[in-house]
Amino acid sequence: MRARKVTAMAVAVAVAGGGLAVSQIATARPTAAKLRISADKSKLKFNTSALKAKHGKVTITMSNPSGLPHAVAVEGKGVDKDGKTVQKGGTSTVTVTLKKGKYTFYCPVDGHRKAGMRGTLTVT
Ligand SMILES: [Cu+2]
Repeated sequence: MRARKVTAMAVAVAVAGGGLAVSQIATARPTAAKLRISADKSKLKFNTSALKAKHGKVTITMSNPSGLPHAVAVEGKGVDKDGKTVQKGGTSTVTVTLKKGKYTFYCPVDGHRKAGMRGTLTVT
């Protein structure tokens, strides 16, 4: 009896929690992309200007070995999401769900994108 009660409760919580947890399980993609990039040690650029991923959930993690604060962000096709800005030794992460197309990844710290801290993320 006790175990049955707990099970019923767990189901109720899962349902009450909304579609998020349920839909994440239902649409989990084995191809969820995890991309790693790095800020340059001294210049306003990343170690790459071109990234590729399969459509779906895409996570970009940027390490920051420089003395300047940096972050990673993704923009395009209605998506615009920034990772947190981190100091030297930190990592900034952004996770977005993307359709096929071209997006821009960039550093959202003032002036950095314009100075060259950006690249193209091609989603197929
Ligand atoms: Cu930056």
